[in-house]
Amino acid sequence: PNRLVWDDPLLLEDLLTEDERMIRDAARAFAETELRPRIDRAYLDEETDPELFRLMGEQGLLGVTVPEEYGCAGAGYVSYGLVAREVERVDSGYRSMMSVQSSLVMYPIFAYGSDAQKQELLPKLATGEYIGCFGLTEPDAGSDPGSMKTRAVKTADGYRISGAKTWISNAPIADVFVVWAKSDSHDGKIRGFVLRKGMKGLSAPKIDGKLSLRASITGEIVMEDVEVGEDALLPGVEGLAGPFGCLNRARYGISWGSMGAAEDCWHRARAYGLDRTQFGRPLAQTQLFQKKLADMQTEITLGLHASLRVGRLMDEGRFAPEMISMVKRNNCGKALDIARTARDMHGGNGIQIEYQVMRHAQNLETVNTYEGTHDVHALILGRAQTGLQAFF
Ligand code: TGC
Ligand code: FAD
Repeated sequence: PNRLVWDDPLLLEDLLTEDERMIRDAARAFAETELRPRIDRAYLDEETDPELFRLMGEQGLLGVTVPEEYGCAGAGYVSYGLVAREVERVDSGYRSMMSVQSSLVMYPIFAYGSDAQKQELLPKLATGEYIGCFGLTEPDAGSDPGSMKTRAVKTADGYRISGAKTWISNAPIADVFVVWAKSDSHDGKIRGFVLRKGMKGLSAPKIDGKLSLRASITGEIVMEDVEVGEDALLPGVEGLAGPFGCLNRARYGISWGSMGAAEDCWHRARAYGLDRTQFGRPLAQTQLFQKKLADMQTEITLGLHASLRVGRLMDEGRFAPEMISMVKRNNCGKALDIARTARDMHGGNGIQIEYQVMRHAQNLETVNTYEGTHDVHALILGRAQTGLQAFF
C-alpha cells in the first residue's frame, strides 16, 4: 500500500496549483522568519507594531485577491486562504490584522468604491503605508448589526456622521476607517463611508485588558458629528449586503486561518508526546494520547479540504454565503477544541508562553466569536435548511 503522509493525509498539496504553492511558501517563509520571532513578546506586552503592515505589504500579503493594477497579487481565494493559514499558524492576531486590511477594507473599496477612492487608497493599503479598519459592531449591536444606531445625516455637501463602534480591530492605529451607518437621505438604509484619521470629531481609543488576541490592537470608533464630503460615501452598495459581502471573504479566510493555528497545536502536541516520557514510555505511546492526535489529524484534514472546496467555488463564482458559515463555524469550533486539548497534553508546561498552545487557545476564543459567533452561524445554517428564521 501507499504510505500515509501523516501531516497531509488526503494530499491537499496535490490539489494546489504551482502559483498557489508559491504564494503559500512565500507566506510561510515570511511568517516563520518575521512573525514567529516577535510573537511571544508582542503577546505578553499586548503590543501591535504598525510596521508589520509594511512588512506584510512588501511580501504582497495584503489584498491578495485585489487586481494587479492596484499593486496587489490578483490571485484567487484559495491563495488568500493559504496565506491566512500560514499567518495564523503563528498567531490569530497577526492573521486578524492581515484579513481586516484585505477583506474588510480593501475589498469594499475595490468592490463598492468610486474610481477615485480605488486609485487613491488601494495602492497605499496594499503596501501597508495606510492601515485600515472596519466598523460594524456597536455596543448595542453585535450579532444583530441591523439594529445599529450610527447615523449619517445629509448636509449641503456631504454627511454628518454620529455614533460609536466597538471591538474594532486595528482602529487605534488606523488611517482609513470603513464605517457602516444608517443614512437618512437613503431611506434609512445602511451605507458605507470611508473616514480618515484626523477628521474632526473622530477618535479611536484603545480597548485595554484583552486576554485573547493580544498581539492585535482593538479599539472603539467614536464619531461625534464627523463632517465628510460626498466623496466619502461608498457608492456601489446599500443595505446589510454591503458589510456582509466583505464578511463573506473574511469569514472564509478565517476558516483556513483557524486550521493553521490548529495545525501548530497538533504538531506541537505530537512532538511533545514523542519527547516526554512518563511511566517509562513516551506519552505518544499511550492510547489516550494517540486518540487525541487521531482526532486532531482527522478534524484538521476535513476542515482544510472543506475550505479548499469553498475557495474553489468562490473562484468560480458559485459560492453561497451559507457554505462559508459552515466552514467558519466548523473550523473555528474544532480549532478551539484542538488548542485546548493540546494545552492539556502539554501538562503544566502547556500554560507557558514558550509552548505556544495556550496562546492559540486564548486567541481562538475570539476567533470563534468574531465575524459571527459559532451559534449565529448555526442559526444561518438552520434557516437555510428549514426556511424558518430563529434569530428572533
Ligand atoms: P438578513 O435578513 O439575513 O439579511 C439582510 C440583508 O443582507 C443580505 N445578506 C447577505 N449578503 C451577502 N452575504 C451574506 N452572507 C449575507 N447575509 C445576509 C440579505 O440578502 C439581505 O439583503 P436585502 O437586500 O434583502 O436587505 O439579516 P438579519 O438582520 O436577519 O441578519 C442576521 C444575521 C445573524 C445573519 C447577521 O446579522 C449576522 O451574520 N450577524 C453576525 C454579525 C457579524 O458577523 N459581525 C461581524 C463584525 S466584523 C468582525 O467581527 C471583524 S473581526 C475581523 C478580524 O479581526 O479578523
Ligand atoms: P452578542 O451578539 O451580544 O452575543 C452574545 C452571545 O449571545 C453569543 O454567544 C451569541 O452566540 C449569543 N446570541 C446572540 N444572538 C443570539 C440568538 N439570536 N440566538 C441565540 N444566541 C444568540 N467587529 C467589527 O465590526 N469590526 C472588527 O474589526 C471587529 N474586531 C473584533 C476583534 C475582537 C478581538 C473581538 C472580540 C470582536 C471584534 N468584533 C469586530 C466584534 C465581533 O464581531 C462581535 O463581538 C461579534 O459579532 C459578537 O457580537 P457581541 O460581542 O455583541 O455578542
